[in-house]
Formats: sequence, structure tokens, C-alpha cells
Amino acid sequence: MKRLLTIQDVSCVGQCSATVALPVVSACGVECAVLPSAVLSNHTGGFKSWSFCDLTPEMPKIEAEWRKNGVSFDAFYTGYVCANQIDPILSITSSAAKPGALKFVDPAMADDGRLYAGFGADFPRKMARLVRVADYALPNFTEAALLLGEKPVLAGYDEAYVEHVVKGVHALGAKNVVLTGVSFKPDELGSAVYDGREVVYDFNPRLKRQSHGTGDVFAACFAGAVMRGLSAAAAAALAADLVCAAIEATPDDHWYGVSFEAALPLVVQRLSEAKGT
Ligand code: PXL
Repeated sequence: MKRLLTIQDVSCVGQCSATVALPVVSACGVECAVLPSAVLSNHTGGFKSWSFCDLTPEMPKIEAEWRKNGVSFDAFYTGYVCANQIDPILSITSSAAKPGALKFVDPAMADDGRLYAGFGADFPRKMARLVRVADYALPNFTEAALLLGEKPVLAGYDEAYVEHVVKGVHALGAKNVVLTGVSFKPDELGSAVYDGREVVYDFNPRLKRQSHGTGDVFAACFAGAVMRGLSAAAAAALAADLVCAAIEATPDDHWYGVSFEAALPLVVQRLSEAKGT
């Protein structure tokens, strides 16, 4: 079994980040270790307030113990991290890497044209240093534009703009780019996967509601599926199907996340059917 380390916050309540990555990556049949970047009472998207404990000082201590114990990983999946954690993370993803270890970087910092609460305007420039070393970068449209130092364009774009965005993030250093939230028609929503040669699109019917934490469900499933041997395009399609099933399973009054738990059997089944996994 492959072993992946996810580096992102623990939001105690809210179905995002580490509390999503652990079950979703596990359902993919990949061991999931966790290095919390911070502990929050709850996520920052829609709650009135939150507590926040930045765990940067723990990072070098944890890295030192792992060095002593010979702990290493087949993959790293980073999500929501703090501004001063880029260097400690680059250090850990190098010192604790097995040969050929993959790096999945979800530059989780913004959505709907805006940075998440608590991130300064200079954060995208810092996050770009993680994207630079990514085997797979998974930005949404807002994050991709901010990484490129551009104003987010959220609607009314064409394939040429999508190509501009994925090629721009690729030029930052990411070997593969998985752009989420792509839509050319009102009734569809999907992703664009770029490997430096071609752009492959995947679309699902757009569901009526917008939900929190779907980017985290998508990224965790994508990383787990790639670790199980799926191509980037197949992993993106599976991750999107999981997100859709999770949204459909979510009761209308459940506002802070999606009920991905109900949809996990889909991942187990699809990965058990996939050839060579
Ligand atoms: O789902 C992204 C995310 C992760 N972690 C925290 C967040 C958010 C989005 O708001 O607040 C703490």
C-alpha cells in the first residue's frame, strides 16, 4: 500500500482539509498520514468566527523525528497552509520523500474571486513556490489567476482563456495542471487537465447548489486515485463524480460542507474495477 502525507489544516468542524483527506484518501486504498498546518475550531467559510492555532513551530520538530525514525512517503498532498510554512514544507517534502515521490499541490487560498479570510495579498506569490515543485497543481479559477498575478475571470471565458491559465500555471513549474470550476455552458461544470502537451476536459451536469469543501474532496480523491495508478484525466473524472454524488447526498440545511461520507463506496468500487489498481 502506498503512503501519502497530507499537509493542511485540521478544522475540527466543517468537513474540509484533513478531515476530508483522511477518509477520502483511505477509501482510495492509500495510507494517509497527516501533518496539520494549523488547528481551527471550524473553517473560515461561513462561520461567524473561529479559533486558529498556527502549527509552524511543530514542523521542524516533526521533520527531525521523522528523520530519526526513517519515516518517508510515496506522495505529498498539500492544501490550506500558513504563509510562513512554505520553506518548512519544501524541506519536509524533500527530506521525507521516497525516491520518485509525487507532490500534489492544491493552492487552497481563494474562491469566487477572493482570497480566504486571513490571507494577505502577497500570499499567492508565496504559494507559487509550492506550485513550482508540484507534479500536479489543482487550482480553481480564482487561485490560478492569483498565482499568475492576474484578476480572476469567473465567467464568460473561452477555451483560449482556459489554455492561457493552465499554460501559465504550468510555466510556474507544475508538471501537470488540473484546473477546476471550468464551465462553458450554464448547465455544465468540470475540469481541464493539462500535462504540458494537451488539455483534456471533463464535464458533469452542474448541480443546483454551491457547496463548501468540494475542492478538498476533489483534490483528495484525485491524489488517491493517481496513487492507485489512474491517469490524471481518469482521476479528475472520478474525483468530479465523487463531488457530484457528495453534493447530491447533502441535505439542503447542511450548509458548511458536503456529505461525502455517503458517496465513498463509489470511490472504492470504481478503483477496484479500474485495471491495474
Ligand atoms: O476548504 C478550504 C479551506 C480549508 N481550510 C480552511 C478554510 C477553507 C475555506 O474556507 O477556511 C481553514
